[in-house]
This record gives sequence, C-alpha cells and structure tokens, in this order.
Amino acid sequence: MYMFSKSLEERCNRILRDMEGSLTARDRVGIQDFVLLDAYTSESAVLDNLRKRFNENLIYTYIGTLLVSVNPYKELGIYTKKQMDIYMGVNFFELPPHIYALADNVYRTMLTETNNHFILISGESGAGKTEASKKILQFYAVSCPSTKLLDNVRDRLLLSNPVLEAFGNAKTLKNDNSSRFGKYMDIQFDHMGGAVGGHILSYLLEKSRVVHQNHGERSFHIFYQLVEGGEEDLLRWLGLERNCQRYSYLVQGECAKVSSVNDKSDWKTVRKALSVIEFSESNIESLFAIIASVLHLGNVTFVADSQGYATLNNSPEIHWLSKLLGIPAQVIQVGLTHRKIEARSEEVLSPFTVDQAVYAKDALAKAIYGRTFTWLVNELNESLANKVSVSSKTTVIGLLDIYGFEVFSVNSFEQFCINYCNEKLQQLFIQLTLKSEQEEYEMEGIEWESVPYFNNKIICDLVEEKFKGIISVLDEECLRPGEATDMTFLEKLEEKMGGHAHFVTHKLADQKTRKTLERGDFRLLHYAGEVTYSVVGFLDKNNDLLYRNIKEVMRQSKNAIVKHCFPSTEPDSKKRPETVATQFKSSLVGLTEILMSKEPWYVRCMKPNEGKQPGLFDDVLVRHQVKYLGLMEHLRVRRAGFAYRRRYEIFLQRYKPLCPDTWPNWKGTAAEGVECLVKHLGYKPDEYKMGRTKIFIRHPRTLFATEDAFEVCKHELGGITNMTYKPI
Ligand code: AOV
Ligand code: MG
Repeated sequence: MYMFSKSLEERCNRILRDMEGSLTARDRVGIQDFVLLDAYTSESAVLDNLRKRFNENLIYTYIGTLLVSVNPYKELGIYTKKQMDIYMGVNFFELPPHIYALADNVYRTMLTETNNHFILISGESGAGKTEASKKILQFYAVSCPSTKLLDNVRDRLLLSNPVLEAFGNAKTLKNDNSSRFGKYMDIQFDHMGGAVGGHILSYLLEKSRVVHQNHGERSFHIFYQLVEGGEEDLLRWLGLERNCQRYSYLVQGECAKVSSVNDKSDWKTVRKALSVIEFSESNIESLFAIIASVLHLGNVTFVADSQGYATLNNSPEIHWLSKLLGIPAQVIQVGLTHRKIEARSEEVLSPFTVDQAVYAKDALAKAIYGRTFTWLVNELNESLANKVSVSSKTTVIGLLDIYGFEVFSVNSFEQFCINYCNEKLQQLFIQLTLKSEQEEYEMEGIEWESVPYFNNKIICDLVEEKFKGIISVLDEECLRPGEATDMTFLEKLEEKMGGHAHFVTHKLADQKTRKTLERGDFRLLHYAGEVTYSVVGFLDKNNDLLYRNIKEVMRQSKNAIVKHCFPSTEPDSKKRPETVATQFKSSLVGLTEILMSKEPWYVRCMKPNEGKQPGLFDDVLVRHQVKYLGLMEHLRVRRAGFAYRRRYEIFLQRYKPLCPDTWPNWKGTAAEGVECLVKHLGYKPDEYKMGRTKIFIRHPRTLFATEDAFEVCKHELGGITNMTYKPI
C-alpha cells in the first residue's frame, strides 16, 4: 500500500534533484544502492562508493533494503521535521537513502501485511546504533497518527530513552555515550498505525563499572548528573557534595568531566522525563537515595584491628547509608564486616579481613545498582504498557540496540559477554538473510544458487556449546569454590579447546603468536577480529556472589525500591543460582526466539575512524568493517541469482512512462503490464524472471539502464511514445 499521491513529474524531478541522475553527479556522490554498483564484487569499489558518499555527507547507502550507515560524528541537519515529512509515505527507493526511509518502509509494510517486524541495528562500539534507534523512534513518534491519548504514549516512549541512557550508558574509550546494557524495545501499534504502547527487554548490564572504571572511562552517567546537576536541597538531603572528585567510585578512570557530555542539562532532562513517565515523587526520592547510597558506600573504608579483621569507624558514610536506606547503622556495620556461616547447625558471624570487606562492599554496590536498574526497566514497562487499545489486535516493530563489539587493551569477562552477544546477532543475520533469500526464490518459484560465506556458528559453538563450550568450562570451575582459580579455568580451556581454529593461548600458540600473549590470556578469533581476554576475574564475575547476611541486611531497608529489590522471597543462597554467563546465554536464546518470529530489517552501522572525528574516513578501518559485517556476502547473495526484485505493481508504477502501451494507464494485471513493459524495453529473456508476485532482474545494470532511460525521458513525461531501449 504505497502512496502515490504526488505526481509522477514531481517525483522524477526530485530524483533529478537528489543528484543520482547524471553520470557526473554519480561520479561525485556515488551510488545510493550497492546493488547498482557495476564492479560489485570488488571490496574496493564498495569502499570507494562509501568514501565518496561520506565526503558528501551522504552517510546512508542501501544494499537492497538493508541500510548501511557511516557515523558522521557531526550534526548533519538531516533529522528535521521537514525531512520526516519528505520521507513519510514515499516509496522506499524514490528518495536518497535515509534511516527515515527504512523506518517508513517497515511501518507501512507492517500496516499492509499486519505482521510483526524488527530492526536489527548492528556495528561496533561507537558506530551509531543507539543514535539510529533513537532516530527511528522519533520518526514514529512524529509520523504516527496523533490523539491526546496517543501523544501521551508517544511522550513516554521518547522519554524512556534519556532515563535508560542515564542509568545504563557511560563513557568508555570507544564512545562517550556507550550502551552498557543490551536493549530490545517493542513499539506496539494499533490497526490504524497509532503507537499505543511499548515494552523493553534489557540484557546484562555491565554493573562492575559501578565500582571500577578503566583509565579514561566513567561510571554510569546518572551519578555525575546527580552530583553536577542535583538541586542544592536535594544534595543536602542526600548528604552529597557537588564535587565528583569526592567520590571514590567516580574517579577510578580519572575523567569525571567529558567535554561532549553536559551532565547538568542531562540531569534536567532526566528529572523531567521521570515526571512525565509518572514516577511518583516518593519513588523518585527513593531512586536518588539509592544512587547517593552507592556513592557513600564507595567511600567507606576499613581498617584492620589487632587480629587483622576489618573494622569500621562510625564514619559519616555509615550515617548517610543508614539514613538513606532506612537501616540501623549498627546493622549495616556488622553486615559489611562479617559473613554468616553455619557451624554445627548453628549460625555464627565470621569476621572479614580488610580485603574481604572491600570485596563484600563492592559486591553490595554492584548488586544494589544492578537490581535498581532492573526495577527501573520494570517501572518503565508499566508506564509504557498499552492502555489505549486493549481490545483490538496490535502489531509491533522491535528495535534492537545492543552494546557493539569492543576490543580494549585489556579485555575481561564483560567484553567476553558483549562480543559473544555480537557473535549471536551476526549468526542470526546470516541465518535470516540466507534463509529468507532462499525462501523467497522458493515461494516465487525461482531457482537459486548459493553463495559461500563465513559462518560464525563455529565461534558461537566454541563459546556456548553444552558441556564443551567456554561458558560450560567456566561454570564447572565456578562449582569448585576454594579449589578453582582463574588460572585453573584457563588450563581447563587449554585442555578442551586446544586445536580449535578460533582459540589460542600462550601455551598453545606458535612462537610468533606467543610473543603477543601473556600466560593469563586467551584469545578468540571473533568474526569481527581477534580479542585477547585476560582471565583475571572471570570466576568471580561469573559467580557474582552476594553474601546471604548482607542480603538480609538489605531486606530490612525502609527504602521502597531496595525493599522491592531484595525480597524476602528470594531463593535461599544455599541453592545455587545460575551463573551470569549462563543466564546471559539463556536470555540471548530467548531474544533469538523473539526475533525469529518477526520480519527482519537491518541497519549496519560503521565507524569512519577511531578518533570520533568528523570528516575523517579511515580506509583500513572501514574496509575491515565491510568485511566482517558480511556486506560483500550480503551483496553477492542479493545478486547471486537475481540482484533485484520488485513487486509488479511498484515496478509498473515507476517505469510505465517508458512504454506507450503502459502509459499513462495499464488496463490489465500488473504482471501483464510488466511483461509488456520489459519486452518493449528489450530485456533479454535470461535477464529477468517473472515470479508469482514480483519481477526478478538478474543484473543490476539492466535495472540501471532502465533507471537511466527513465532519467532521459523524465523531461518529456507524458509525451513518451516511441522510446527505444538499448541494453548496455
Ligand atoms: P553505538 O551505540 O553504536 O556504540 P552511538 O549511537 O552511541 O554508538 O554513537 C556514538 C556517537 O557518535 C554519538 O554519541 C554521536 O556523537 C555520534 N553519532 C552517531 N550517529 C550519528 C549521526 N547519525 N549523526 C551525528 N552523530 C552521530 V556502543 O553503545 O558504545 O556499541 O556500546
Ligand atoms: Mg549504543
């Protein structure tokens, strides 16, 4: 159901204007769809095209309906309301590529076909995934039908973003606003296309960041926003000073200030958003009491008594913790310095050493923050729940925006999980693009040729395979407390994975590679490149242990959110909870199932340089991304059998001026019209196939030539009677 309200001439003029028409323009700005690129098999041609377009500030290019996006690292002025209006309801290929064109296409397809869709946004850290997902959401917010009720939903959908980003994003070396959790958001639409609700699923928050940040990185934005932007009396009430340097948890990375981030104004945005989303004032108070508590907790220090056990002075931090969490100071004090153990059916308190106490304190800070984040997502979901059209059936568009593939100088358990997640999504992409291609040919009754490609399943298996994969080995080691260490984990890996083409360690490596590895490292050859992981902390982070008695302490809290996050119904810690990696693995299986039941669309984001700089296109870096994102394979698959396909109606509508029999109106079926049209244009019989609903064109140059012919005649539109067409 495409809207052809605008006159043909107007549309053609627009195509002229967008400069894709003449050859000189094409030379300068490149081709807007890689499928139309003549030397399509060459990586260099693809790269040249991307570079040309990037230099002209054209950051978007298609491969068929897949959108490639290169981060411009500057404001382009292409996301205005005017731009949205231009793209709204216009046939996908008629305008220059844009994220709005994709969003519009997904939306219209959903409405016509009344089915569910998702947009998979991928690319490495800093490539522009989160920005892309926000642009899509904004497009829907503006373009969907509007009523007072719907506007309220729209505002909530939009404002859930700054809140989640405040609590779940942070500055890393790769990205000043890096997502430290995975996010899948369903936007629900009624049959009229109104956005009636939403639902968010979050995946594994990197909560270790609360207590530790690498040099040049920060903790989650919300801490800095509160300290920098919080109102005077709020800070007083929370016992905070307006100085990030005062808080041990905020200065580990030595960069509390970031030039591209305005914590003060972001605070205002978040504060306002929380009100619009209808968080109650008491919940908002409890929420900030928690954020402040984490900061106070970070400043707690222990000293060793004469026996070497950790003691705590009645420090101001304990006073504030007691006040903000509503737990007696004495209880907190004991909780932070002891652990409950069972001795002969009796429970006794065993004192911590200073190191143990510091460990327990950090574990508590991570747990409080992590659980609060989960609570926050649940609250947002309640606020976003569809209350508008409960009776009628809704369809959804899912937006998937996760943490991108990342490689730092030291990589730990967190990077392992993040990169594993990226492997899974790449696997999904491979399965879906090949699968859907195959199915389409089958459905349309057309033979198909397969294309060789690198299947990263081998790496997914290496990580996740039952009993054999890295996660299984890690879990096994986690089951041997006291005996197992990070090093025994590494040794087990060497035993089990030795010889695997994508796994190497110092011991297993050849001489040359050995020099690049430390004894405590293992290296995975990911689809996107090599990553060396340091095993230090793997067992600990996978166990994510929180002592039972400290949970009991938290349960006494009068802070409503803390109370909710540490319920008395929580399973006894004697029963072993699932490890972090295993939970993450299961959640990704769940995600895959959700996605597989929907129609896929793709945005592949790329980073033009490592320096977050505008105008700089690093050939080596982009070429690498073109490779691992599988763009070449995707392109080849699109062109393997038949590069292009169009629904008969759409093809006819666009090209009918090229044939006197079909212009201006064709009386028969669309398929007959197309047949008549392509015969008139002189398509050779093996150049195209007529499917059940679509025409399939083997070489893009055929479509290209048709497009050129169309360009030539556009000035004489309406008067075309005797065009002859010479295939190239
Ligand atoms: P990511 O989501 O892919 O990284 P972001 O979407 O956060 O990356 O983009 C990183 C930064 O690049 C943004 O903060 C913007 O400054 C800039 N940027 C991205 N896209 C655009 C655009 N279309 N126009 C202008 N600037 C842009 V990560 O979450 O780290 O994997 O984990
Ligand atoms: Mg992101």
